Amino acid sequence: MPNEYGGTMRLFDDPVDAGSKRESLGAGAVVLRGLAIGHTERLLSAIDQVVSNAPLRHQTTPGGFRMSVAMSNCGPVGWVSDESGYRYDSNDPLSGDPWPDMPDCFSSLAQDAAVEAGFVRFEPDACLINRYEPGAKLSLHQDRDERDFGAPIVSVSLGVPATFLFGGLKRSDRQRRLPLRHGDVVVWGGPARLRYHGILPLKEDRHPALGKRRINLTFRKAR
Ligand code: MD6
Ligand code: FE
Repeated sequence: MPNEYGGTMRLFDDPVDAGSKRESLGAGAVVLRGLAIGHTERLLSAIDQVVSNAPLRHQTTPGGFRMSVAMSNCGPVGWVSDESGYRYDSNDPLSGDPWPDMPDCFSSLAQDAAVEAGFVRFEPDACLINRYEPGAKLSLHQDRDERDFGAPIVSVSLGVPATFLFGGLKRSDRQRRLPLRHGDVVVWGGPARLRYHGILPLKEDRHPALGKRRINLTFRKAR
């Protein structure tokens, strides 16, 4: 069955569809529990490769604050924040070089997840790598620096679990809280594309492969 986002609706689109690992977060948004688990080793070695060329760094917000989450990027463009604002840039401001290529295992996972969520032909040109250490957080925000809100966002969680805040289209809308664990993938787009969201301060915990850290990969079509 075609759905309103140009994709295919699954037969059972219940909030928690029996026996599966799919949790709906409302129209256009879904958590695919554990989808990335089998890709852990490849993803982690690709992440190491990317950040050895474009190191994780704490960017500055336009208001002059140091972000607690350390970030890097790969792909044609990367998300950058500094005193002059937020933007996508084809070069790493630290080195002046283009961002590292997006590893194949990144793009194929992102595309598979998008299809699984009903968004066909997702071709991300940006992958933001977020590293959380204990206490790091991401305040409530919308993702709105992209040129086209027609494409969904695919977000992959690795390492220590975090609490995700998921609100509505207005900052003041009520938020739900849900855990994102190692291997979980969130896809949202269509009517959910501009919903407010954030990450609560990371708790002390330990993951066998990532120690105290959480890594999030966020794939977008920025241009
Ligand atoms: C994070 N994620 O999970 C931060 N944005 O570390 C995001 O800000 C985000 O997970 C848009 C769509 C999905 C996300
Ligand atoms: Fe976001």
